[in-house]
Amino acid sequence: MVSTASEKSANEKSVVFGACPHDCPDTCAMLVTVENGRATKVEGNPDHPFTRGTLCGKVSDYLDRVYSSDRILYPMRRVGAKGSKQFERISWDDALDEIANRFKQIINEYGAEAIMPCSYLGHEGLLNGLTVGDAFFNRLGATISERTFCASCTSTAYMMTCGLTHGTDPDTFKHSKYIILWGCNALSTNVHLWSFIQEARKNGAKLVSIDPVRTRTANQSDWHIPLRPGTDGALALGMMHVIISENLVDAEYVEKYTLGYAELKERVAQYPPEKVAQITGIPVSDILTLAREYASNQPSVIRLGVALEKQAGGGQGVRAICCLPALVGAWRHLGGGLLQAPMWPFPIRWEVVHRPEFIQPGTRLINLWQLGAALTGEMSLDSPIQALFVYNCNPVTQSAEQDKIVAGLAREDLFTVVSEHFMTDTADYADILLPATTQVENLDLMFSWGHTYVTLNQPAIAPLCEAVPNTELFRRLAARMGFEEECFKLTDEQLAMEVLDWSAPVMQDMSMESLQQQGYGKLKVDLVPHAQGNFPTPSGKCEFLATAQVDSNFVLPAFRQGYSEYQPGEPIDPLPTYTPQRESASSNPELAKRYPLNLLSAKPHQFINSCFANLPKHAKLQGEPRVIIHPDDAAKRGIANGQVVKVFNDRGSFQVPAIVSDMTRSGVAIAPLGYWRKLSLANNTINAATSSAFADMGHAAAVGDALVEVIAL
Ligand SMILES: Nc1nc2c(c(=O)[nH]1)N[C@H]1C(S)=C(S)[C@@H](COP(=O)(O)OP(=O)(O)OC[C@H]3O[C@@H](n4cnc5c(=O)[nH]c(N)nc54)[C@H](O)[C@@H]3O)O[C@H]1N2
Ligand SMILES: Nc1nc2c(c(=O)[nH]1)N[C@H]1C(S)=C(S)[C@@H](COP(=O)(O)OP(=O)(O)OC[C@H]3O[C@@H](n4cnc5c(=O)[nH]c(N)nc54)[C@H](O)[C@@H]3O)O[C@H]1N2
Ligand code: SF4
Ligand SMILES: [Mo]
Repeated sequence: MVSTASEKSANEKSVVFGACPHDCPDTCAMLVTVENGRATKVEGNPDHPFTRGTLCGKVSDYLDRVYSSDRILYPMRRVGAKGSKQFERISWDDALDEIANRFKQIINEYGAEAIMPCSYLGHEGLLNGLTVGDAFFNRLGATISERTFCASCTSTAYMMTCGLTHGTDPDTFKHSKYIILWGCNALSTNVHLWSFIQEARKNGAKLVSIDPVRTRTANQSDWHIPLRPGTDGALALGMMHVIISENLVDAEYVEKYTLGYAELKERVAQYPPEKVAQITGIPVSDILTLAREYASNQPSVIRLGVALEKQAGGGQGVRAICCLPALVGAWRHLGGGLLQAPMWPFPIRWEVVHRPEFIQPGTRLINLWQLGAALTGEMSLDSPIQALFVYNCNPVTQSAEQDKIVAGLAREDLFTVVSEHFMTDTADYADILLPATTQVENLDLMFSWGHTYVTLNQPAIAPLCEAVPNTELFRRLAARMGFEEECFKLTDEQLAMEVLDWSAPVMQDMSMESLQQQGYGKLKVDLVPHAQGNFPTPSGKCEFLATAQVDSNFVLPAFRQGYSEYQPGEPIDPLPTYTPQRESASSNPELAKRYPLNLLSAKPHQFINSCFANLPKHAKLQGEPRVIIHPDDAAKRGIANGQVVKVFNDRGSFQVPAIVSDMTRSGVAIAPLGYWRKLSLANNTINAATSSAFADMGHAAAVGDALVEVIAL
């Protein structure tokens, strides 16, 4: 029997509705058992149609995180040198005073833009997640942080083609006959989709995985297509070439519901299979088979991974892929079409979370992917950043140019505040540390980027020691700064009511009461949304030829604290095209001579980004940091399996054992992400070698566009 938080008392056993807070498309509904005020069990809610009663291996031990003896549970002040990890416990009052005093001093001396928030997706809740500090920092007048680590490019490309639609509901994947996981390692990153895929396969569906690496997902697929990284656009254009030249087009659908077919036809004529084979490294016969099977087995569906955007031409690649379902009429069918991230129909009241009315025109904006250059002064700034406030984020391991970030954080004159659960590589450099609650200690309401359910997370236990939810942290700070506006006084319960438009048509039959009864509710979305077009694009059609006013600097305001101004960038070709990698033998032969291997990063199976990498059970299951290289590349370098190697380029290096395996292509090295710098062999991780350059759209992180050399040590 599930009881609501208010019904449970400290001395009885109760079960509370929870929701996994992590940055994962599955957004699982949890049940949390509480006995005598202590959480004793977390499990997947068996009633939830997507969670289906199971949590993944990362979160089934969530209570190890909650009750870890390494948790930060009190505010602390640095007492040793920067980065020396020496702290003393202080009171919340002292911590808030110190922050407010330093902020006021900095504002007087340098202006509020000298303060910068730094947040990402350690928590995905509508209350405590990405945007929790936006109102506070916008009111303060701080530098705006542009947060495009993830999905900004894919979302822009998708918007230009299909519009921001939920697309194919994952609940309907079981009806598909042909499923393409395109740059998506679902068995690690989207596990709950897998059971829907398996249902479809039982009914005869074929599963294709398009990935340079034979991942555990590719291994379990019916067909693995190991293309060269960054060549997805060429493959999709080549598929369209075949589909058009072999008359496999759904002519009626194209005629009625698409824009720019004639122009697309001309464009794809430039991508015959022979040329595409040269670019992608995939044989002509496979390109022909893929195009023919995809077009003729309906309903066909494509699941886009996030890794596709992590290339210089990622946006155009995604654009090309997004054209495919309309070309073959896959959108007509239940279970047909394309799944990007079905977060768009959630009726989130962004104005409530960002409070854009506080932003002064012309406020400085800095992208967090370039934090290293911003902190070290390499980026030209009117006035340097004097204070960094980090929450929900671990930039030292997760952002590019790690060595620069560390050098920046080591600056004596930088005042750094970090709100955290654990002493991360970033927290090591804090001047003030603040303790944050975990999900079982706070209220939240979850949207999802992997399904169409709203999930309620009720507080199961009281906050441990002096930990506070992020919402409370910003309420306290706002009060200390003397902010009088009502939005800074809203309780969590009030925020939960404000943050969603409960009267939106998709929320029909859902209310806070129904969520308290059931723990979750499904949005009323159309399960075959584009059988008759109805794409949320300017023309209402699937736009092969894009009419959206977008250039290379366009970033959705949601990724930038609600700020909508931007400096115009380069124009974007309105037709999908193939843009080669920036760092490759053909684009930069001189660089490729010195650094011949393309470095990719993989999401770790047992961690969520850098979360959990410090917990012994997770670390053991995930195994030690490593880089996987092909036997041919290893032989050329005299590298034996298990030997420690240095992976490096001009930006930096990391040291890990090499795994020699043909699961990767020759010329491609891949290393799992998320390991902590201080728990690694030589105090460095993959992001020491990645570039802070953006992809072609949405200022996305082009992490996969990086050349390195690997040498035995
Ligand atoms: N276990 C686990 N799950 C996670 C996460 C995690 O850290 N751990 N992180 C979550 C987050 S934040 C995200 S964004 C998602 C990401 O989810 P995914 O996109 O599925 O994850 P990635 O591992 O980044 O990339 C998927 C695959 O893309 C391949 N790939 C790399 N470059 C290319 C390319 O150019 N073309 C093609 N076709 N494939 C390429 C990689 O080899 C990899 O196997 O996962 C979420 N889920
Ligand atoms: N090389 C490379 N780099 C990448 C990627 C890649 O594929 N390759 N992927 C990128 C992508 S897709 C993503 S999404 C980003 C992820 O980047 P981040 O979101 O920075 O990644 P996390 O490692 O999850 O760090 C989140 C931190 O927030 C903390 N946290 C969790 N909950 C709370 C809370 O309630 N309050 C507070 N105050 N803190 C909390 C966690 O303990 C953790 O340390 O990384 C990006 N970086
Ligand atoms: S990390 Fe993902 S799969 Fe695992 S419990 Fe959380 S939402 Fe579910
Ligand atoms: Mo992500």
